[in-house]
Amino acid sequence: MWEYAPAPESRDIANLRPSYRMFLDGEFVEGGGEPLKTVNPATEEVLAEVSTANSSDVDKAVKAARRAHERVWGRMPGAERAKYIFRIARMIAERARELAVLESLDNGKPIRESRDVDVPTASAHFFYHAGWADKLGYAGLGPDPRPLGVAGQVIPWNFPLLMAAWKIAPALACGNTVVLKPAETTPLTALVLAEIVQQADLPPGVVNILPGAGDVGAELVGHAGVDKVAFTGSTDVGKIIQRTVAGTGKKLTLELGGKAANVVFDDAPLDQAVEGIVNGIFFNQGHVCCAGSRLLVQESVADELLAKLHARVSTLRVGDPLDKNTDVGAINSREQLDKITSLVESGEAEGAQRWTSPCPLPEKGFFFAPTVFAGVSQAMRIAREEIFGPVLSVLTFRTPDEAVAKANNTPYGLSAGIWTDKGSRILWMADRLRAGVVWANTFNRFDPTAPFGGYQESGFGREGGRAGLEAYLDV
Ligand code: TXE
Repeated sequence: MWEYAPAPESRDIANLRPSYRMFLDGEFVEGGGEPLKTVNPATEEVLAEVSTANSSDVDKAVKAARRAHERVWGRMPGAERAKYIFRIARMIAERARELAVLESLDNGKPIRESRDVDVPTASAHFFYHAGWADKLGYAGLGPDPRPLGVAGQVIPWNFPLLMAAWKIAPALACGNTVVLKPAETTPLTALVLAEIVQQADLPPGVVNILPGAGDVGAELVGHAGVDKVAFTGSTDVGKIIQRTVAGTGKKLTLELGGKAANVVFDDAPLDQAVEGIVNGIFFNQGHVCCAGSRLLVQESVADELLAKLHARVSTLRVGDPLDKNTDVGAINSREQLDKITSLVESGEAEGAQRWTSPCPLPEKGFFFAPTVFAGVSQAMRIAREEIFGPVLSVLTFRTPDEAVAKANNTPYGLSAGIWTDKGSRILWMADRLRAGVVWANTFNRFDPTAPFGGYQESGFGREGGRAGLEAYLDV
């Protein structure tokens, strides 16, 4: 029987070091910024000190990326680039255990998720894009599509390694070079990825990883030497970046927030739907842009479904991310915990009925018990704003038309789910839901072959699949 892992052992598996440096032009160097301390959100202990970039480092990195693009990477035959990218995919898989434990330490997500989702999907993303590198002429984008040049990429903290893979793999496959800024609360796995890039022998400057806070991100996206900006994060910062980039000729893709509807019809297999609802909102503590945070359930089955849902959610274990039995780990930061708490308070104040899972919570660390709100109306903040935590808002509907109207009543448009036994209804709904991804009788399924991205305030551009290549090529 597996017991709680003692901290020193998990630190060894994660190969955790007291300090990390940034990766610039093929070398690990001390940055000119104020070092940051990254914290284990499950214990509130400092994990490591991480060097950060200042504006002169950003400038050096962009120039190194430009040189690498012009002299080597942009000229290299696709089949050669593919060998490097395949190597990265393989090396991620070889270091999977270390990366999974490090990710859970730095982010707070359950080890089962980092082990079974984040790390293998990151490797798969490099593997998939390596396959494109010598076939870009067949991507339907013209016979000879060209790389854009230098990509400036800024990523969030909810899937630190996976988001780095989503950004870096297509950029490299298309012949671009990269300067990437990881989120300030989760820089560690991106820096191990930098080690992999170095050990895979990529030419210096092809990939640069510069930790830092939002000011470093702003410096990067505003740098005149950047040709393409890719951002995943909050809608507010996405809008700032859109204004920065406007009028510069830089190509831009934004993957922002969401408030997905998960729609359950009365003919759905309810037990299966309950599993999908739980996965949709409690996976990764609800820190998921495409989380199924609004449950729309047909009125005739609402009571039955809610009873089943409470019973199932009561079985979820919240706690130590490194325990393989944990279902819901730690909230990534104190700020995020405060945001969740204040939105939950607003739900109560606006009159929704709060149900909280009776699970025990650890005394230390940032934890939040799975929460389900019934009696939610569309005007409430918990129905409109992205909570980005383990909190589900339940609304009801009577007809398919009403389901569509309520599902689309959001400024976002990233994802949606449909649960029904009728194939024709799936197609009818998918046609009408304004969401970039629509899952039917499943939720939160990711695959590098499928384009991912949103409409409206969820941003624009696609990542993954053939469509994802368009973001990194000139036709
Ligand atoms: O996001 P930020 P935060 C949503 C979610 C969450 C909220 C706030 O609702 O509760 O956003 O999270 C960098 N120029 N999402 O504050 O600030 C920052 O350093 C350039 C949804 O963490 O957007 C980090 O690397 N970069 C989302 C990244 O942007 C800037 C994932 C994201 O941080 C910048 C994360 C600036 N001016 C949060 N300011 C999703 N789509 O999945 C900050 N950054």
